[in-house]
Amino acid sequence: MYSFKICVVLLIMLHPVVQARYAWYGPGNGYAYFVIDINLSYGDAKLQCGYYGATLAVHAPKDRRIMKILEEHLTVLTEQDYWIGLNDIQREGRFVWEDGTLLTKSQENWYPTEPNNYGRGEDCVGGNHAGSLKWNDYRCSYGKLYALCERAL
Ligand SMILES: [Ca+2]
Ligand SMILES: [Ca+2]
Repeated sequence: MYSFKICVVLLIMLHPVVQARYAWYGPGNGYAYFVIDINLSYGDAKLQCGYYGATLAVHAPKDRRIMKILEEHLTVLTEQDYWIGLNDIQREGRFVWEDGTLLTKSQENWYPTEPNNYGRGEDCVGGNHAGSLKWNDYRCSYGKLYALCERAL
């Protein structure tokens, strides 16, 4: 009975956290967001978002003002690295969003010295590099980032 009570207390304590992390949140730009908090490659992150009828986030990362609102509500975005829908897979140095639009200068939010296409090449982009809220290019197969998913409201 004692351990049952502990379980109930733990569930009540954990429930809002779990709910907050998995609830879709709309920062007011016409899209809703949530974070898949497991370590994924870029390809798997795309797939996982797809299971929820979503894509990797494009519209929020284009806009620092919206990202700030998201970071306040989905605090995991300030604690972990996560994939966004941006890559230069097709042509080195030419970063394209998953909606097919080109990355513009004013949208850029790179961590200093990034993107560096390090080593055998890095073509996929993640946010909050080194806890900075800024971007880094990673190897797309690097399976250590969460996924920021987006769907239209
Ligand atoms: Ca690259
Ligand atoms: Ca890099």
